[in-house]
Amino acid sequence: MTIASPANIIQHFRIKGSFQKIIPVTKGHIHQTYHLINHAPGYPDYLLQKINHSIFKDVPLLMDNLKIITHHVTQRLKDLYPSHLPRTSLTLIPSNDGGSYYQKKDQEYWRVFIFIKDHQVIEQVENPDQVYQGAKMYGEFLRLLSDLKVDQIKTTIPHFHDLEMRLKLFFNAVERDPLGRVKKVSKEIKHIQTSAHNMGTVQRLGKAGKIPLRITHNDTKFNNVLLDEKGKGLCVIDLDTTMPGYLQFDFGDGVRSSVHNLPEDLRDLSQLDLNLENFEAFTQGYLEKAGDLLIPADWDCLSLSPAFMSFMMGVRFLTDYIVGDEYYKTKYPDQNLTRARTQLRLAKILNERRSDLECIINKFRSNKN
Ligand code: GN1
Ligand code: MG
Repeated sequence: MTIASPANIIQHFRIKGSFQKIIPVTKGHIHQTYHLINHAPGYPDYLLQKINHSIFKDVPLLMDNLKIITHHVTQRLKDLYPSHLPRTSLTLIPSNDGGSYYQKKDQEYWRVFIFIKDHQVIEQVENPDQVYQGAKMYGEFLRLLSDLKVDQIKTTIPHFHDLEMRLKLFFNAVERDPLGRVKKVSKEIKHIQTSAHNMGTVQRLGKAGKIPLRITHNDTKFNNVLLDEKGKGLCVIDLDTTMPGYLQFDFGDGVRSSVHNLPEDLRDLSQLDLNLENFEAFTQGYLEKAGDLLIPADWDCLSLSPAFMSFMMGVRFLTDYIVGDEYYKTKYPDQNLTRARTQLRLAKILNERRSDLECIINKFRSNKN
């Protein structure tokens, strides 16, 4: 059996140019991504991705969603900015048979996007203006998709932000303890046990139908929004989990990854603190674009959502650590444990400082809500 290399996969797509350099992009945790550098003048670079289909099990459904979302966002941006597009959207390149992906025999799924040039990916935010710019993009993304019917977009990963289910998987992993790692994390397990109920409020409100289901991005980590060279918002990326959800997921995930200038896997937890200027910048940017879509119940639980999302990430990372790092790619041993500890500590701090967050949110809560 020949192993597919990026160089022989690209011939199956309608791309133009000559590609001597194909550079692996190692930032994401999930797919395998390559930057195709185009040497032909006048043609764009591309991004080639091998889709992780053990995580995204229904690739045709995933790609149908993506076609609808990218097309819709592109159209809405053109309507909003008819003379000059200050922002952009992902553009899929069809395969030779006109489909949105190429499947190699029954095993591998590949897709190609146009590479968005002159962008910056911010792994650790440097100042509140960056945060404001990115948050506006996420708020606008919610707005741009708000005129699609929720059921037009299908669920790509069932129970993705379902904390109850994440906890079940976690306790199941603890019980199985396949690698004998549980003894190293008894403090974290205890913390998860005692905080679980308190952290579940957003989910309970959702299940009870108190906050509306919308089409949300669901992976608004700050490195999933591209800024341009001048630091202005350029494009929201990583749309694979864009599906029905609650806007608290996006607000919370965006805040947990931009409310400090530290990595997601911090070794020295004593450094962890909230930068409330960053929080205010995120809140302002997001709500400037999306604020009028929120109903009172959305506002009421907004300040809970950053702790909720950090806690859930902590539970997911720790589960993966216990079962042997099957889901998240790691660069060093125990990275998932380090990530888990960071996220659980962050959740605790965000929860303790909730009234500070609330005060800031209230500055942007308009009278009618
Ligand atoms: C994954 O693909 P990436 O790295 O942006 C994960 C998110 C987590 C994130 C944590 C499909 O996102 O849910 O928040 O890692 N995506 C999926 O860094 O599981
Ligand atoms: Mg990503």
